[in-house]
Amino acid sequence: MTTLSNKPATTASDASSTAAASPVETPSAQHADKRIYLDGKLVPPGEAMVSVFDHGLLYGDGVFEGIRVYNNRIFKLGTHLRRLYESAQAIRLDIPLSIEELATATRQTVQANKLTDGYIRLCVTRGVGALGLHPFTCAKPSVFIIADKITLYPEELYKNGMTVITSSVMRNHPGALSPRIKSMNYLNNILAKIEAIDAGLLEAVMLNPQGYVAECTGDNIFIVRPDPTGKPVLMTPPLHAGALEGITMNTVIALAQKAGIPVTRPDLTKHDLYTADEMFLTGTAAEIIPVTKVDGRAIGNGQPGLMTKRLLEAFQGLVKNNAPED
Ligand code: PXG
Repeated sequence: MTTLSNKPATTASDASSTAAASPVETPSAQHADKRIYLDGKLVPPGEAMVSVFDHGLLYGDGVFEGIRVYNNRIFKLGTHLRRLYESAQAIRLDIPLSIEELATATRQTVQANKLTDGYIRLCVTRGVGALGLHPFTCAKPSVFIIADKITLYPEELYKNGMTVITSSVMRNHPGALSPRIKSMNYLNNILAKIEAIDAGLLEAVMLNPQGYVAECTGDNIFIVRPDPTGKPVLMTPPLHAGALEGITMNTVIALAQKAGIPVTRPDLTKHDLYTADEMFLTGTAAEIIPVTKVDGRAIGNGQPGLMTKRLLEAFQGLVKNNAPED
């Protein structure tokens, strides 16, 4: 198990060595040649500011996408943009660009930053408005796009597997805030993440209000269990369990089906996880990461499983050269 400190990544000495930099700049955003797309313009990080009156900041009122760039290609850009517009539709936010215009802006940002492999954070906030929840007092949504790098978990965990706990924080009830909406309001997930960090870990399984497995704080969950004849079956919770409809999850399901691996989507309990032969998590930022221990129970033989490795290889093969952009 990797024990982690809950200190922020930037230490006092890091901060002093970057004293000249503006406090809004992250270490990787400091480079003077970096450009952020903000409402139609590519600007340096120090000029990439949204107002304190933006409801995205005041109320978490906005939507976003996290997208990977592999070998100069924007993986599943079309699918990510469709999900962004669906999230916006659900919160009644009119994105002030067409989907084609937003695709062009995303490509321009990637090119301006010479990003061949990395991570895009595309955000649409409700925009500047009066104090008070009323979203329709906001003049115009703000669109910004960051093209940078992301590392969610240390490399060692990809090789040897990660340990997780089940969080005491339940995933949002879909009747309160649908987990299908990729909104700027991540406190539900952040509270579960804090519980994991306090336990010296980086991820936590979140259960839905019925007690079934929903997802992790930023990843979808897969397990492998045998069918009655002993044949391994890949399982992930159904959409009604209350998870984000992950694009990596759907990619992994498609890869499994192509390889002739049976996939089912039953409601899963903690018991199903504890007694699984294999477990792994998927996400754009996380990619595919094996899980080898849950709440103190070793999964399978305590090592990343064969099917996990097989799917990881298939995924790496897919994104390496001709990552689909649709
Ligand atoms: N569930 C949740 C709650 C997520 O936020 C996923 C599943 C995986 O979905 P995709 O479509 O990426 O396979 C996510 C992914 C970030 C960041 O900082 C974004 C996510 C997770 C962690 C960090 O941009 N979203």
